[in-house]
Amino acid sequence: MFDKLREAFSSLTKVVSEKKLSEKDIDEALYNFQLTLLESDVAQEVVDSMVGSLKTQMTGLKVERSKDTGSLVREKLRSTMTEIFTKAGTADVFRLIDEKKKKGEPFTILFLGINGTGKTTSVAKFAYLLKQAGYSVVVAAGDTHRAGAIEQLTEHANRISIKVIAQRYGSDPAAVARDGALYAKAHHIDVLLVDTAGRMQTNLNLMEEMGKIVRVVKPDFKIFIGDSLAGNDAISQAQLFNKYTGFDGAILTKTDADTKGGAALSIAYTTNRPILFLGVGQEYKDMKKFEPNSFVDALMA
Ligand SMILES: Nc1nc2c(ncn2[C@@H]2O[C@H](COP(=O)(O)OP(=O)(O)OP(=O)(O)O)[C@@H](O)[C@H]2O)c(=O)[nH]1
Ligand SMILES: [Mg+2]
Repeated sequence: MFDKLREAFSSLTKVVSEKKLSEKDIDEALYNFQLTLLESDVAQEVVDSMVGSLKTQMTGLKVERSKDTGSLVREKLRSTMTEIFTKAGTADVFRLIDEKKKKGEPFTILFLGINGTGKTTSVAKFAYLLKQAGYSVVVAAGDTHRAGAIEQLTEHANRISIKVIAQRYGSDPAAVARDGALYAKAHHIDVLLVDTAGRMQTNLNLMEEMGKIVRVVKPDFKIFIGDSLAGNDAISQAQLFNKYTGFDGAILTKTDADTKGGAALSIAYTTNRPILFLGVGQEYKDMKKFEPNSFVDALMA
């Protein structure tokens, strides 16, 4: 996982640790670093900010030994990444669910994202996680658009023994979600998870429709599902969904197959919303809480 980004960091540190660098050497090292960051799906804005502050720091350095330059660069890389995740904040979904539960009301979570990013799988994984933690869960089949979507969600729900609220294909997704909310309230269910149809981020009509679902359903929480393999596309999708729906946090899927690693940083930086979980495989248990510090540690290892 994330080898490319890890290599970018270690090779920059190695170059600057080996000998005392002239300004020209620094420029060259940073240029190469910049290229590798871009190849690792780090968004241009993040690259600019990272490289810009490194350059200022490195040219002004008055350290005796090049080894010290190496550790200063490492420190700077670490603090730049930590700052991005700190700015994006955190969201404790479980605490929010508990607060709503105290009022005797179900907590509604809407899952959003474009086609094939892993929304339905993430709904199932999240339902599984909630069940493991002792919450009661119901799912609503809000993808009334794609052939097979209702059956796919129903299959997952059967496997993890939870109820699905569904209507026919072509029904209004907002109405399905409302049905789900009524069911959850009547049966004292803690959490309602709403699956939705994949939206092409380039299709503004569909984005506006998604905004409408949000206005009608008034979910307590909206999760954007980003595919870490989608590179820069995942970043522009995140920005657009955030603009139209204002999501509360993101799940980054397929990180088990991601050899690059820049998506988490880029999404957190460009949307200022926290990454909540990482999808790390295809089984229900394969969703891990995103821990910024461990993520940064792993990249700096
Ligand atoms: N390796 C891996 N595969 C994943 C992960 N999450 C989802 N997938 C796979 O990605 C594919 C698409 O997942 P879905 O959950 O159907 O995606 P979706 O966003 O609901 O797709 P649409 O309903 O068509 O918009 C499936 O084959 C999933 O098994 C993950 O974290 N790791
Ligand atoms: Mg789906």
